[in-house]
Order: sequence, then C-alpha cells, then structure tokens
Amino acid sequence: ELSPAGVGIKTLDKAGVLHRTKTVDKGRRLRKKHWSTSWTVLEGGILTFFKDSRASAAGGLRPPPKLSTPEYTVDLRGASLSWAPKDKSSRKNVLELRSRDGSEYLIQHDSEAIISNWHKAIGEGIQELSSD
Ligand code: I3P
Repeated sequence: ELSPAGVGIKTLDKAGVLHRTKTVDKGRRLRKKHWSTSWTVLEGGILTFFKDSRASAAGGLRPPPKLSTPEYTVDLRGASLSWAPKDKSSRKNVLELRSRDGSEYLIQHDSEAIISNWHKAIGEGIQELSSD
C-alpha cells in the first residue's frame, strides 16, 4: 500500500492463533512433524509465526501480553498456497504454504471459517506482491 507521498506503509492484514508446523526447510524435508500453536501475524507481505507460548496456546483470540520472538518469518513474495493434500496430515482444514526459498509449512485450524479467512488473506498477500 502506498501513501500519497509514495512511501510504503506497513499494514497489519491479519493476526490470530493458528496451529502450524514446518515440513521442509529450504528443500530439505524435516524428519519429524512438530505442530505448535502460536500467535501468527500477516503484515506487509510477511507471515510471522511467533514462538509457541503458553499465552498464545491458551489465550484464544488475544495476543500474548508481550510478543515473544518470531520463530519463522515467511516472505510471501513468490510463495504459493494451497489446501494440503490428505496424505500430508490427518488433520482437517490444513493449508500448505511454500516459500520461494523452498521451505514448506502446514497451517491448520479446526474452524473452517477461521482457516478460510487465513486462506483468503495469505492468498491476497501473495497476489499483491506478484503484481509489483
Ligand atoms: C506425529 C504426530 C503428528 C502427525 C504425524 C505423526 O507423531 O502425531 O501430529 O501429523 O503424522 O507422525 P509424533 O508425535 O510421534 O512425531 P498430523 O497431526 O498432521 O497427522 P504423519 O507421520 O502422518 O505426518
């Protein structure tokens, strides 16, 4: 988004609690899948998964009082998003996000409405960056 002066403004697109796991690290498939529940922020074309914390796991919709360190930041430029194939997880409502550097993440929420909103927001983020 550009201001009248043409200066980029960082806008908070979306934030909330999600279940996520990293499955591939820069082309290397990780041996174990560790799901974490964490506060997740979509802002300025970057998706940030914060470190698992008791506050974010238990807190529902509210952010932890003090945000912990980001665990993963995913640049949406050149990324792709799709519903994960059934063989990727036994869970329902799972999205698969692939970053341009060859990493993959699964993103999940039991609520279809909530995961659909994330699908839309991340998809739009990817779209916006591809038109630059
Ligand atoms: C894994 C754990 C994951 C599960 C994964 C299991 O076992 O139960 O939650 O992924 O299934 O291997 P462990 O805790 O012993 O590592 P899903 O919940 O996404 O199904 P997978 O091997 O089919 O990936």
